[in-house]
Amino acid sequence: MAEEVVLLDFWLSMFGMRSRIALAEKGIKYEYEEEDLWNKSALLLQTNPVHKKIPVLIHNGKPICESLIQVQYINEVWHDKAPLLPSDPYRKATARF
Ligand SMILES: N[C@@H](CCC(=O)N[C@@H](CS)C(=O)NCC(=O)O)C(=O)O
Repeated sequence: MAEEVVLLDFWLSMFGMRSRIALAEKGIKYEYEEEDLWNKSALLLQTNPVHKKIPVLIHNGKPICESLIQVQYINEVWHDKAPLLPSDPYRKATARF
């Protein structure tokens, strides 16, 4: 089944950049949707009703909010491609820091 991956984002966002880097590292093709943060789209308000912030990752219709949660999600879903973290706990902690 073809994956449908959409990122609601704002080009200047360092939080969005986290998710963009994770997707790039994994080589995941996705649709980039630029948000106007002063006139938020209905899709953003619907997919992140709690904080109403970008980035929102939408994977096969399911929204994932918060950039660090997205990075972890991307790493787990596409676990067969370019692991984002080392397996050694100390090296992992250092990388996370
Ligand atoms: N903790 C969030 C922070 C996201 C965030 O602050 N996004 C900003 C853009 S950099 C935003 O959407 N601002 C719009 C607003 O606050 O209304 C994350 O890591 O995803």
